[in-house]
Amino acid sequence: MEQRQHDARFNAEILDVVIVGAGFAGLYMLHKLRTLGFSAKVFEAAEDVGGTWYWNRYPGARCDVESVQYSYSFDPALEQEWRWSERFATQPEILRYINHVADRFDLRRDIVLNTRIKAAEFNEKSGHWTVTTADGATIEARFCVMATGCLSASRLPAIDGLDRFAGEVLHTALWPREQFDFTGKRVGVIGTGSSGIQAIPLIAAQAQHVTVFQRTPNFSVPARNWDMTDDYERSWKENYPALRKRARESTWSGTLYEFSDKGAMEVDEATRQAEYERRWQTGGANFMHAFNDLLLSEPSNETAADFVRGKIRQIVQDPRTAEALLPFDHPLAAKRICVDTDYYATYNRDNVDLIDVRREPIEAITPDGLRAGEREHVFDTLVFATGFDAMTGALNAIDIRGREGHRLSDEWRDGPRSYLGLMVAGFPNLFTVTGPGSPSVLSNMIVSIEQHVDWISECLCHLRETGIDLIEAETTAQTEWGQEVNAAAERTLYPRAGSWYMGANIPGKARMFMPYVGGLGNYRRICAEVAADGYRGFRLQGIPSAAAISA
Ligand code: NA7
Repeated sequence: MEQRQHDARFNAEILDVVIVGAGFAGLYMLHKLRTLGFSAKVFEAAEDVGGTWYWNRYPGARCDVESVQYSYSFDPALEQEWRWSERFATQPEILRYINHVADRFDLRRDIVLNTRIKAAEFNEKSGHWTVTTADGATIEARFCVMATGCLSASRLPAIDGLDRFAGEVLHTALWPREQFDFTGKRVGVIGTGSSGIQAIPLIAAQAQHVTVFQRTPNFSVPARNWDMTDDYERSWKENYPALRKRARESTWSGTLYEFSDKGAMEVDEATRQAEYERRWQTGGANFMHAFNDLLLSEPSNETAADFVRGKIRQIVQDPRTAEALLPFDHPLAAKRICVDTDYYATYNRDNVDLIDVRREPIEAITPDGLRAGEREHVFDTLVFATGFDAMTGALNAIDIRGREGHRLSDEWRDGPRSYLGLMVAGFPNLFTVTGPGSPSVLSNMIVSIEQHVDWISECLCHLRETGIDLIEAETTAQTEWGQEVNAAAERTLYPRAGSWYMGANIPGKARMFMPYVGGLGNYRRICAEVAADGYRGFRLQGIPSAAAISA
């Protein structure tokens, strides 16, 4: 490999791989590449590792996949030694786990923190990527892996007057490192997606008063979290290889649930209700697997949606508030189902009010609070739980330029296109981990991250062994994959919701269903077959001018 004088702060030579992002994906990518003998460095904007789990420190932040399944599987010793303390891990515990992994595998020496990457440019002559940091330093590498996360570009809505608010403004995804004390505060919360639904009960338990501004009611099911038991932990740890294999290869989402082989309409009403009730009582997203067609058939979905609406009416004492909380405009789970602890019951507290923004639109933020529907609300603190520019936001925030200087954000103006969610035509040697067009956010993220990292690593080994410089998605393969992503979505109810999966939460963003919902097991088989078939759909080539450059 050629040697070149370079930015001494980072490396004196050209790296094999530059990795952007030190979350679950970036850390495993670094570890894997190191064990395979590649040189690699990770660049991370935050002060520490953790990715989305570093930033989302809001009260109540918790994973909605069980901790025994939301964890790395690549190292059997790690898997055995780490002890999760709860069924659904909290953000601080997940962050401790990520830090443990960074230390255990000695990853930190190749992670450059506090360094935001603002541009990445492909040089057609050298076949290298030049990555530029926010303060103008450059790093050169043969390959670039974007491990930038699907939910990492947080989003603040453009509401008039925000800059004039005299109190504190918080965003769930940019939460301060020191826990914020809400004692005695009058708080306005905007947004009732997963983050708002998790945070609101805890904020309400502390604050003087909370006013929730809800634009669209979401479906939420109780978590029924519990402290980890020795028996449950043992049942996983003793069987991890087999259970992980099943999750990876034969499930739709990479997570094991109690699956059903029946459609909702195949059983009678009493059986159906009993099954929903049983799952409601045991908690978690397992509710969605009560029947095998809840995301395929509208009438089936409606039975589950009605059951949840019935629960909301039962729990929330004030009928007007209950009515406002009933989801009405999308099938259950076509927007990500929320998993909560005491969310609906929180509206029975005297210090909590719900404002339906559709009836009383937010007009402006004022120095003292907020004006909605011609009413003034006074707040000390405003909490935005308004989500993310999901899946493409973090990538489009970097000025990524491929062949002939084409910008990725331009290529994706009408929606993100990729081959397998791994590479984009015109951007050789640039990989995306859990990129749009892969199961990503509709799967267990850790399972999908491990699959992508393994696939990319094997691909790089193949290129090294065969002396190939460049790999690039072919346009035809990319187009055909886009059609498959679309067709898979159309077979489900997902496109019937104006969700962030569709880009619908961002004004002006192209509407396109971004994750691949053809099933994780199926997707993994496709990726493996593509590789086994000589990287079908990818162009593998040498660099004509490489000899001239190294001469
Ligand atoms: P989400 O799920 O995108 O939720 C954002 C919420 O903010 C949602 O209720 C939005 O209402 C609301 N919102 C956004 N803009 C506004 C304005 N301008 N006015 C009022 N309300 C607004 O983000 P989360 O952070 O909760 O969760 C994202 C994912 O993270 C989650 O699915 C898990 O996978 C983890 P809307 O529905 O758009 O009407």
